[in-house]
Amino acid sequence: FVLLRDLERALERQEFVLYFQPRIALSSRKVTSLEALIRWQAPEKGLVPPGEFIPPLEDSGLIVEVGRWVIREAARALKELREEFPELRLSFNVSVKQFLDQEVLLSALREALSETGLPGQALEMEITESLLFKVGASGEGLLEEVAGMGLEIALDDFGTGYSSFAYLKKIPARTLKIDYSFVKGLPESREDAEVVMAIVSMARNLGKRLVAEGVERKEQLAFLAGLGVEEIQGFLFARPLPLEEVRLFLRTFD
Ligand code: G
Ligand code: G
Ligand code: NA
Ligand code: MN
Repeated sequence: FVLLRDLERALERQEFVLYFQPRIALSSRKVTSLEALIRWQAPEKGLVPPGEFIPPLEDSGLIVEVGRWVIREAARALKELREEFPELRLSFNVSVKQFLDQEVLLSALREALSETGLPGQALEMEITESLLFKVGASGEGLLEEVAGMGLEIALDDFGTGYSSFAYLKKIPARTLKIDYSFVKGLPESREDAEVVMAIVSMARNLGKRLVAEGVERKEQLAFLAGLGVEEIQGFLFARPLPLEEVRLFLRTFD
């Protein structure tokens, strides 16, 4: 149970930290991108996972301020890592309230790019289908603005939300992230295999790039590679890691 007051204090005292999970391209076997994932280093509780504190941050609206911090920190980390790994990219997550507070989100992005000098294409914004459903038509304008800054957009947890082919056609998303719940049972589960094959076929026809999430076993990897899924994210390759550990991972991964 997390108190709002503790979260306000966490923001003041800079107790939030970013972890970074590598995403690997199957064709080159190289790390192409990192996903920034927030954690809370609470003084007594230790490392608190986002499932426990994102909901109260979202309910209270404090997520807007935390989200601004995430974007700034993530861009700074990427800037630093690109001195050694110039092609590396980074994705970050945004929630409904952040999306509704368009000005804060856009100014955070503008400031992050101007402070670091990163090109927009170095960053990718992950949104979910359910976020799109909740924000409605107002979200489309924001997505166009973000895409106009050069950022890429990925549809996260793909297949779990209110999937609408109309959205898919309309929004400027380049990438679909196949949700881990469909990856879990691969390749044995007939249902999971059918769902994943349907997603792959649709993505091909729409010209979307695919990332599979939650890949933990070699058999899952082989199945996804066989279908031509471009990128893989999961514990099989790497867990979300603190900055210094991800730097070591990037140096040694082959
Ligand atoms: O890292 P982990 O798998 O525990 O993340 C759990 C959830 O928290 C995921 O749904 C993820 O998208 C979300 N999350 C992680 N970091 C952030 C963040 O910086 N902002 C938002 N809005 N959600 C995040
Ligand atoms: O909702 P979103 O896709 O942003 O959440 C990403 C979450 O998935 C992170 O919290 C991350 O820790 C988790 N994750 C990443 N790879 C794996 C994996 O291989 N297995 C499991 N169980 N979780 C994973
Ligand atoms: Na995500
Ligand atoms: Mn996801």
